Amino acid sequence: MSRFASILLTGASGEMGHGLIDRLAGGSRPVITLDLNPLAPELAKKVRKEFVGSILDTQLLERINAEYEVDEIYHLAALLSTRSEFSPALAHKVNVEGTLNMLEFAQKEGESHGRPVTFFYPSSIAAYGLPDLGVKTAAGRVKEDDFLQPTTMYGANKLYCEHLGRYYGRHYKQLATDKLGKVDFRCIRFPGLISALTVPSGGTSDYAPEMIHAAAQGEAYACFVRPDARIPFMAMPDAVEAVLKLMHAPADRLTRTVYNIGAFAPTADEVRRVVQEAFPDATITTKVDVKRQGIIDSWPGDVDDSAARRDWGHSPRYDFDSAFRDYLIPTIRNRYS
Ligand code: AKB
Repeated sequence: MSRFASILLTGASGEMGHGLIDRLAGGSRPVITLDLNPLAPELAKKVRKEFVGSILDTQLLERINAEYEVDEIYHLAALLSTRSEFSPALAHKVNVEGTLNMLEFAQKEGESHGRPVTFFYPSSIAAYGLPDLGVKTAAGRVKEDDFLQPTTMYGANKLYCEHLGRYYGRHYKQLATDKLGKVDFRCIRFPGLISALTVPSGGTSDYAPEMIHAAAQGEAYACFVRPDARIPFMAMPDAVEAVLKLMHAPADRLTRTVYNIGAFAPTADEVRRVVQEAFPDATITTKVDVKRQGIIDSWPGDVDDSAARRDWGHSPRYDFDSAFRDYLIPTIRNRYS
């Protein structure tokens, strides 16, 4: 139990949770986590308390609410885009009802300790829906307020939860004047993320990290999108840095609730070529999954992140070449050597 300011991460055992725990643990405030899966031992020893459970378990959330004074939340728990297409009703339950539970949790925490609760919500380029490849190519770097017609359950979940967060942040119970909104909701629409430390599961942008990790393990890989498929990507350390920059930015600097961030936007063939150079014996073929390709074709080829750069200093360290040369290839090679 800790009645002083604490940080809560949901979905902490995922890709981004690894990076955030490394950066947040050891700071002035203890980190507590909630995930369906136990944390890896090296992460578990860095956090104050690890709860293994679901964001749908409101009794567990009430227990955490009673035991901890949380004023910073990173709500990472979600079913990603491909998995959500196989289980759309479950995806809605986890991605939407789970997020509503966490927003209610944040509001109750704020009412309890009296301070605003800064709430980070990871949205996605999946919130966009470009109607065809011609429009996608012509659109170039898509701005936050354009093409918001998602074609997946995951994208619809993410877009709706952006609006939920805006409601809790600005319009909570407008008619019940005694209840002020306590949630300082902040959101990033992430591109595809590539981590050297974890292999994602259930995402449609997974072809890039899967290709690298397979090559490093000497495993053949059949890429499920066409060679010309293009979406924005980012190295995981830059994604973690962006989250922390946004969460620690002064509220009066923020002109938006939801921000795009980008770094590089390669085609699948450009990824293949840099992986093949690093692992000449790698066997990388193409076997298009029509449904997953259709999702990728509806996502933007790149995003305009000028608002994030202007408002809170988004500035990715890695471009395409340096991401592979300096971070991904050496770290992944070392991981499997
Ligand atoms: C996915 O592929 O579903 C995610 C995303 C782009 O939001 N990585």
